[in-house]
Amino acid sequence: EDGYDLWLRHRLVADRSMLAHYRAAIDHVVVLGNHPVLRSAGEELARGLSGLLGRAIPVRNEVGKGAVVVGVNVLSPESLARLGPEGFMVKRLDGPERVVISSAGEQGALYGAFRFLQHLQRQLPLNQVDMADRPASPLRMINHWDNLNRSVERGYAGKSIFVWDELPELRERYVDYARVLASVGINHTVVNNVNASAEFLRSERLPGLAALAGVLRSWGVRLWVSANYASPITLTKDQADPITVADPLDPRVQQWWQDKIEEIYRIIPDFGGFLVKANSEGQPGPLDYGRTHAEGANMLADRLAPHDGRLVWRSFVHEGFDDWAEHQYRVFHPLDGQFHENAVVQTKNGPIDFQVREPVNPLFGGLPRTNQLIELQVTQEYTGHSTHLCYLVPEWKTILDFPTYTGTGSWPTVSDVVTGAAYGQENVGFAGVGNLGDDRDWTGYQLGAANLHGFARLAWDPTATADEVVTEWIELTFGCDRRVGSVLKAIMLQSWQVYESYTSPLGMGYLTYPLGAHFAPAPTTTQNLSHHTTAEGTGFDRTEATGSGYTGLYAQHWQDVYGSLERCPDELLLFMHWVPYTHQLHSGKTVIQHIYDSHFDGYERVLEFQRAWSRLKGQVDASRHGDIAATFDDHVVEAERWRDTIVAYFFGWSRILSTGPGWLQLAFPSGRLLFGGVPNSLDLEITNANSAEQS
Ligand code: BDP
Repeated sequence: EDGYDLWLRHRLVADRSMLAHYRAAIDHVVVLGNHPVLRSAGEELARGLSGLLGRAIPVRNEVGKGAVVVGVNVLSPESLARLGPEGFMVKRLDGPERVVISSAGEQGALYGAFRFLQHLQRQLPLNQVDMADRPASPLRMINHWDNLNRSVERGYAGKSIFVWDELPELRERYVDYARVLASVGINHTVVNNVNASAEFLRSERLPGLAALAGVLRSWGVRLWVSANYASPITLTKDQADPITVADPLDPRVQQWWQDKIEEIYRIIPDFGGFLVKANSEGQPGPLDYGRTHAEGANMLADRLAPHDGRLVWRSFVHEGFDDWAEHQYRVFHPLDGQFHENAVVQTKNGPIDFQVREPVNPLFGGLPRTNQLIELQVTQEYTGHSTHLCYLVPEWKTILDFPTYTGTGSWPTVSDVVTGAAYGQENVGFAGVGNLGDDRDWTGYQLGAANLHGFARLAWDPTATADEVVTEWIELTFGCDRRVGSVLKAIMLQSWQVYESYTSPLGMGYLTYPLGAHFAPAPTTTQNLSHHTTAEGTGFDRTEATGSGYTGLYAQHWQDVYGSLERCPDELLLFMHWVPYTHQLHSGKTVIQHIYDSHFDGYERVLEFQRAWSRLKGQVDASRHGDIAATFDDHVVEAERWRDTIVAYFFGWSRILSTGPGWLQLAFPSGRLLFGGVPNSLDLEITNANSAEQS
């Protein structure tokens, strides 16, 4: 048990009566058709069922009693057509007794096969197996930030899975990678970093990418590449007559892309398209030539369109404005309606950069005539790498359920926008910055895989609750033991807010060194970027009345809520407002007391996680139990570091020791008031905090 199987863990069913029930009902697999995706479905069923039932379940040609049949249009074609080529039905039929998994398309049949296996992994009775399901959003995509040297930007799970220089030679693991994606309905993958090397498009590299695409194709996943916008310059520089610009309106540039795209489609006929990060963090782009993002995107989109390719263009741009949070909206909102049909704008969930808490990016309400993908960060760049447990599904739910109020009533929510429910678009969906690497457990720590699973499940069905999603993941990964399930579920579901509480409560935002690893606390380095902390108070005034004006980018409803000190929710207060330390929250506490308390409480909760997990010793296999226990040990150390640094930082500025009951304020040489009172336990801890920071 080293975690390699992730949620595709097809071990012998533990419940004996359920095992007997399955064994009596399942005997063989029948694949109707010869399509590679159907063959994958058949292979997966045979392998998975053999593991679960502890006996060989072969693939046969004839349907007999106990068959698990998979194929296209095997059940009522009208019902299947309604579910679309990626939707599926699973039904138990008689005469002979069999289970039928079917869809209007091969891909749906594959998804149905995985879902059937999951049903058995969860030890559910076969009389509950009848299902009909379809994905909510068309594009369900993983973004790898993998480089040619196999380093992974913001990756915490070893090197890239892809051994670029060895391709087109294929590794076994690529098949397992494709299975992992398909098992939760991911249908597109961008294999290289958005900070893209033009080398990925060099002709010599394409056969390697084609080989990889071939593996993915059998599992219904399309391969994409992140394209560097200056590729025509980089890749022609050794020619006699090199191209020296990347201007999208330059005919030579256009012709270069046209030829490149045709070259790609000749060997990868189902190539997904390009993902582009342009004019962001030093990347080249159309703005270098006085063109807009839409002009830049459309030039590529038009050339991909005849091949059924798409162009995804990121809206993550932040240079040049005083308030980073506003920049994306100010640049992209005026372009609404200008992007062509197969161009998609990919927008990060919040206006800054994947912080533990941010308001919803106002662009989700601000681009009704543009196809949008929501970009969520599965890899825990700002949320603890592979050391802090931080299960992100509860956070993503708050984002997806956010009502924009840009239509009528509170409509549409973010998930309505990215599923196409709001504006009927088809090129919309989800992009997750992945957390996969070549570590044996794939995601660097055992519990990190839950974020990948959760991302994919929400992309499939954003109405699923965090409780449902995590329960499914736990049962598929650790089995169905009730005690293990309830302890782990409680830990997982609290972990995001706990992480927030000992790092950056009240929407404070970015408190790690901006140019570094984004792991350890460094609040002094983000002064002015994310907070304006002084001796009197903290926060960032983003109101229209007195601040940057960011709150004005939302629909009236949110302008009123966020703009008002009274109505702004506590968890975003310091994102929207600058307040004195003694400002009273809705909870009744002062801001400074909340900062202190939440850091101490959060740390205590991590200790509780550690203790609760250690009590499960003997109930989870020893190797994974030990592995996770070791991660919690590190987690405790890091949580303490955050607590002490942030508490010391705010104490250092405010010089307010405590404003709670029996409160005490101390005078320091800067000459503030001294009141008497009963000190609480904070003062001792603060002594430690100061010495910790100094050391
Ligand atoms: C930031 C990361 C950086 C990425 C950038 C992006 O720190 O490594 O390149 O986002 O999304 O979060 O482009």
